[in-house]
Amino acid sequence: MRRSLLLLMIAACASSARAAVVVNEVDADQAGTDSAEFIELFDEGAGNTSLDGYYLVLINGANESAYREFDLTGFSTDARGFFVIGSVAGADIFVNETNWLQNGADGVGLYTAVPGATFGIGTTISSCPTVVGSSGDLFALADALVYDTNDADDFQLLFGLCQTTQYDEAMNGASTTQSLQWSGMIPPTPGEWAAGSPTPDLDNFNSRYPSSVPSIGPTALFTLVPALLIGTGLAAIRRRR
Ligand SMILES: [Ca+2]
Ligand SMILES: [Ca+2]
Ligand SMILES: [Ca+2]
Ligand SMILES: [Ca+2]
Repeated sequence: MRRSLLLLMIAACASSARAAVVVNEVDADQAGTDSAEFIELFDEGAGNTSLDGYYLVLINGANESAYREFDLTGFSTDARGFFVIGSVAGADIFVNETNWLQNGADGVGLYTAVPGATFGIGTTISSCPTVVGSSGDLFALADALVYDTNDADDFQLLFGLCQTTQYDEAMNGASTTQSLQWSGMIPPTPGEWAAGSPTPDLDNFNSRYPSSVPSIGPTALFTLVPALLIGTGLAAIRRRR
């Protein structure tokens, strides 16, 4: 019983540690002019998740303020759960520019707010997990990544985006050919991000919960919890016999 409860608590913590839609992959640096930058969001494999009320905000580590925002209302993830914003083929929001995604130390913040709100270029992330946007609306942080390419940790930026770890796209010495990719839901420990060959609109190279297999998210918990309770009950019945 105690062990089952512990498993439940671990599963519950893991699911609450990440939002339903997460920042899944970031590629900020390419060889020469950065012309294939992108950010991939993922809904844990649920698929066709509405992004109404979601805002992707790029945060400048030099001053902890927004330098770009994408209003995602009206969009949704694809059938496998992916949503790509960037300058790569097949992007859901195609950014027809170069060098628009800073190489670090910088941050990507996925926020939720009422549709029609404006975070505002220049708005500083002086508090976490909520920020008042330039429209006066409250933005709540859903997920974030603080990253760099061989830069020192930016503790102010980490604080503003509620993060404890800054990840280096150049951790393998290959930031121009690799992206930062998240491995999955559990365990919620540092080191969950790793650099590998870019996989825009595809399962990450290190994904432990591919889009074809439901992850240990809120939906899976509803299946997991009754199963564990039934298992615990059966074990108790067996012990009593
Ligand atoms: Ca860049
Ligand atoms: Ca790269
Ligand atoms: Ca800073
Ligand atoms: Ca990917």
